[in-house]
Amino acid sequence: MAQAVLERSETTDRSETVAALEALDTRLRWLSAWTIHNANHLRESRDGLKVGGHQASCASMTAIMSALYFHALGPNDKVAVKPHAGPVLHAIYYLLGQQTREKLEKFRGLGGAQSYPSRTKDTIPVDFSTGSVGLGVAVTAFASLVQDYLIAHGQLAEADAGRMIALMGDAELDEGNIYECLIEAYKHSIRNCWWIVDYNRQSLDATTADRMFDRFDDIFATCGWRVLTLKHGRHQRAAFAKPGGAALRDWIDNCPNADFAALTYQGGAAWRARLLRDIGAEPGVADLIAAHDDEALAQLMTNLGGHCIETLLDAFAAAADDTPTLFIAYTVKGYGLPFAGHKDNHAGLMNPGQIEGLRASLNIAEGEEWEPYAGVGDNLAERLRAFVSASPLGRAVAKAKAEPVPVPARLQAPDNAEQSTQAAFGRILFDLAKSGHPMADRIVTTSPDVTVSTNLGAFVNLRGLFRRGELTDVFQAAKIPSAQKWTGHKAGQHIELGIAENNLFLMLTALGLSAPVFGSRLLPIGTVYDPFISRGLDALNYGCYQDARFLLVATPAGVTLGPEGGAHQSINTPLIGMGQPGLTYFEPSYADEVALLMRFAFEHMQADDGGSVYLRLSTRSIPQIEREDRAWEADALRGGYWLKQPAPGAEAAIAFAGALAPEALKAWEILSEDLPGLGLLSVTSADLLHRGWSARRNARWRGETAGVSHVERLLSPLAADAGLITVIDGSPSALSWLGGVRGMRTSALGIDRFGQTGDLDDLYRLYRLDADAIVEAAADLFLGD
Ligand SMILES: Cc1ncc(C[n+]2csc(CCOP(=O)(O)OP(=O)(O)O)c2C)c(N)n1
Ligand SMILES: [Mg+2]
Repeated sequence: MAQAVLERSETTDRSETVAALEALDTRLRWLSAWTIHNANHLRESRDGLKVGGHQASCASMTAIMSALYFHALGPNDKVAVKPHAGPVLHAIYYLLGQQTREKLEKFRGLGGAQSYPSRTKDTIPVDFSTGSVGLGVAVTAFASLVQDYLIAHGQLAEADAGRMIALMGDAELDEGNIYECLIEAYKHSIRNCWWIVDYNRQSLDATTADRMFDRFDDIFATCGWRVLTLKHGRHQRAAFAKPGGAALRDWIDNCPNADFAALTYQGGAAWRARLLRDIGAEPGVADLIAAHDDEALAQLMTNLGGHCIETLLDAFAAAADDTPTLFIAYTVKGYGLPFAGHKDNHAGLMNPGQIEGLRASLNIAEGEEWEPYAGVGDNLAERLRAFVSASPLGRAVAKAKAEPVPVPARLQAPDNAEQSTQAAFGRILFDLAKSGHPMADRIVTTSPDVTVSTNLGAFVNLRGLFRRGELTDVFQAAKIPSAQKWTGHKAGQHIELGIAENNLFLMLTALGLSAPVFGSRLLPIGTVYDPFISRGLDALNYGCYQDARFLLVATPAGVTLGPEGGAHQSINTPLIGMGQPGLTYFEPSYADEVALLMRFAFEHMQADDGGSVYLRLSTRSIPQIEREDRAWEADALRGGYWLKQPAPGAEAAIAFAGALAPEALKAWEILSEDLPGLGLLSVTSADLLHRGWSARRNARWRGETAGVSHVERLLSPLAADAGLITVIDGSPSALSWLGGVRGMRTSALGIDRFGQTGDLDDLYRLYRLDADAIVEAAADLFLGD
C-alpha cells in the first residue's frame, strides 16, 4: 500500500515536472524569438544593418535547455551553450529573475545581452563563452580534465565535482578540433562530461550529410563515450506500437535529412502524401495516418527525441554516472515556427505577421510580450514561478572568489655568462619548483609533445606528469640512462598533450579559467614552438576572449633557429602578440629579463585587470651583460629600456628586440664613433609600448587627461629630426611604427620572407639582421637614397 502511494506520488511528481518543463520550453521559445524580433523589427535602427539573431537555432534547443536548466543541472555543473542559442540562455535567466528586460531589449546592441554567450560581457552567469563553433564544445572536455586535476591536488572536493556540459549544433561535429580533443580526452580518461547534440540535420547553408548518420556513434564509442540517441519522442513511440507503426518507424529512420527537413517545412498534407506514397500499402499504415488530421500528423512526425521532455529526462537520468556521454538529440530546426525545417532558416527571421501569429497562438496579449509567463493563466504562472525558483539553478549560491597565490618578491636568474632565453626559462622554472615556494605548487605546465625541446624537462623531472593513475617510466625502471624522467601520478604538475597545438590553447583556456569556474586558482604555463602558435590561433583568441589566464612560452622563434629553416621559422608572431587583446607579448634578450618578466606574468595572470602573457624566446645562447643596478627593471616591465642611454639631443638610436641583442650592441659600438650619444633601446615589449601610445591618444579623444606614454618618454631625449633603426627577428612592422611616435626617419630591419636553412652568420647576413646591416641602415638614414 505504502509502495503504491509512493509510486503514485512519484508519477504525479513526474507528470507535474514534465508539464512544467513543457510549459517552460514554450516560454523559452517565445522569449528567445521575441527578443530577436524586438531587436530586428521594433528597436529603432540607425544604420540600416540587419541586427540578426537565430530564431530557428533557438527553437531547436528550447526543450533540451528547459529539461537541462530547470531540472537536470546540478549546482556544480558548468555549461557551454551553442552560440546561436544565446537568446535561450538569456530567457532562462530572465525567468530566474537574473536577467533584465532592458538587457533583452538591447540584445545585440551596446550594453545589451550579447549575440553569443560571453563570460566577460554578459551579466548573467556564463560558464564558457562560445561563438567560434567547436571550441566551446571542446573546452568542456578540457575543463573536466582540469576538474580532475584540482581534485587530485586537493584543491576541490570530489563531492563538489560537477559535469562539464556542451550544448552543441550538429554541424559543430564537422570541426576538426572536436576530434583532436576526443583523442586527447580519451588518453586522459576524462570524466563528468556531457555533450548534447541538437541534431537538427541543418547547418548554416543547407541540410547536413546523411552519410555521417551512424558514424558519429562509432567515433565517440571508440573513444570511450557512451552514446545515447534520442531519436523519437513519446508520441512517436506510442504510434510505433500501433498497427502500421513498425513501417512508420522504419520510414522515419531511413528518411534522408533533406527530405525530412523539406517535409517538415511543407507540413501535414505533404507528410500524408509522401507517407501514403512510400508505405501506404503496408498493413495498418493507411489507418494509422488517417487517424491524424494534418496538424496532428505534422506534430507526430516532428515529435523527435530532442523536443520530448520525457525522453530528455529519461536520457539525462540514464547518464547518472561519470562516463563521458554524447546525447544525440534529434530535433527540427525552427521547431514550432513558420520556417521549421526550411533549409535557409539559419538566419531567417519571422516577419511581423508571423510573430503576431505566434503571439496569438500562445494567448499572449498585445503589450504583454515581455511578461515572463504571459498567456498561461494565473494558476500556471504561479506554479511555474515556484517551479523555477525551486530548480537547482534557482537555488544556486554564488561561489567565493578564488584566493590569490602569493608571488615571490624576485625570481632568481641563472648567472651563466652565456645563455639563451629558452634555457633561462627552463632553469628559472626548475629553481622555483626546487625552492619549495608555495606558488610552485599552483603551476601546471602543458605542452603539445614539445616538453623536452622547449626546456620544460627539468620542471617535469622534479614535479612529474599528472595522471589520475600511476604511470611508470619504463626506461627508468629498466635503468636505461635518460635525462628525462617520465613518471606520472596524482600529484604530477605537467599535462602532456599530443601534437595538436589547438588542444594546447584549449587546455590553457580551461586551466586559465580554473579560478572563476572552479573557485581555485592555477598558474598554467604552456610551451609551443613559436611558428605553431598559428596552428592554434583561434583557440588562443578564444581563451583570451573569455579572459582565461596563462603564460604562453613560445620557442624557438624567428630565423634564429638556424638550421631548422623556413618551415619552423616564425615571422608574424610578434604581430600576433601585439594584435591579440588579453595577451601581453614580451620578447626578452637576457636571462635576467626572463626572470623579471616571468615574475610579472605570475602577478598579471592573477590581477583583476590582468591577462595572459606571451614570452617569445630563443634557443640562441648570447653573452649576458653586467648590470650596474636594477634601474632598468621598471622600464623593462613597461616595454623597453635604454641599454645605452642616448645623450640629450642625440641624432640617432637603435631599437632592438630579443635574440638580436649582440648584433645591436656591436652595431652600436661601431656607430658610436660617428654618432656620439647614440642610444640603444632594448624593446622588451613592442606590445606594451604600442598599447601605451595608443591609449594616450584614445584618452585625449575621450577628453580625458593621460600622462605621457612610456614610449614617448623613452624617445624624448632624442633630437626631433633623429633617425631610428629598428631590428627584430620577425616582421619589421612590429617595431617600424616607433618612428611614428615622434615623426622620426626610420629604417626597419626584420624578416619578411620565408627563410633558408643556414648558420646564423649566413642567415643574419642574408636577411640583413647582422651588425653590418644595422650600420648600413644607419648610413642610409643619414645619407638618403
Ligand atoms: C568557426 C566558425 N565557423 C563558422 C561559423 C559560422 N556559423 C555559425 S553557425 C554555423 C552552422 C551551425 O550549424 P549547427 O552547428 O548545426 O547549429 P544549428 O543548426 O543548431 O544552428 C556556422 C557555419 C562560426 N560561428 N564559427
Ligand atoms: Mg544544425
